[in-house]
Amino acid sequence: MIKLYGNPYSRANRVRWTLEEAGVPYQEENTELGPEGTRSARFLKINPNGHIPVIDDDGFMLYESVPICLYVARKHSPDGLHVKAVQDEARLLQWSVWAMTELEKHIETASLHVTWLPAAARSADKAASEQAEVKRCLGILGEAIKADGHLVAGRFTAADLIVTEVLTNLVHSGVNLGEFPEVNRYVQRHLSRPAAKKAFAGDILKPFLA
Ligand SMILES: N[C@@H](CCC(=O)N[C@@H](CS)C(=O)NCC(=O)O)C(=O)O
Repeated sequence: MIKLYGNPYSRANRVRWTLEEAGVPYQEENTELGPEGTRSARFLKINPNGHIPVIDDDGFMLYESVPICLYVARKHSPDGLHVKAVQDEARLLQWSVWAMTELEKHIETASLHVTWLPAAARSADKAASEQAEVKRCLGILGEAIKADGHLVAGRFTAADLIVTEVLTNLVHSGVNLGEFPEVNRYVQRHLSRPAAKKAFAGDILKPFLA
C-alpha cells in the first residue's frame, strides 16, 4: 500500500486527491511542518529537502508533489487522470509545470504579504504586484478552459486536478475568484467531485462550495 507523508494543510492535498481519484489504497502519516516533523532527523532521511509530500510506493520513494501526482496518475489511471497521446502528455506537463512555476509562485508570494507574514514584514506594494500576476494567470487559465472546461484531452485529467488544488490557496492571497466566473465554475465543479470531498478538509472546501 502507498504511504503518503503529508498533512491536510499542505501540498499533500493534491497527492491525496490524486490517490482518491485513482482509487488507490493509501495510508497517510500525518507529518507536521517544522522541527518535530519535516525537519526532524528521521524525516530528513526520507526527504533531504525537509518537505512534504513524499510517497513510499513499496520502497519506491518519491518527493515533489507534481511528479508524485503524475506518477500515480500514469500508474493507476492511465486513461483517466493521465493521457495516451504524446501531445496530450506534453500539454499535461505544460499545465502541471505552469501551475507550480507561474500560478502557485504568485499565489504564495501574494499570500505571504496579505496573510502569513507578521504585519510589520508585509509590503502592500509587493502584495499588489503579486495579486496582479495572479490575475494575469487567471486570465490565461480562463481562456484555456473556455472551449470545453478542461485543460487537456477534453476531460478531467491530472492537469485540472493540480491547477484546481493550487487555486484552493487563493483564499489567502486577497484575490477574489468571483472576478473570473469561468475559472470560478471550473474550481467549483472539480471540488464537487466525490474524490475531492474525501481528500480535503471541510474548511478548505467551504469557501468554494458555499
Ligand atoms: N516543491 C515542493 C514544495 C513542498 C513544500 O514546500 N512543502 C511544504 C508544505 S506545503 C513543507 O513541507 N514545508 C515544511 C518545511 O519547509 O519544513 C512540492 O511541490 O512538493
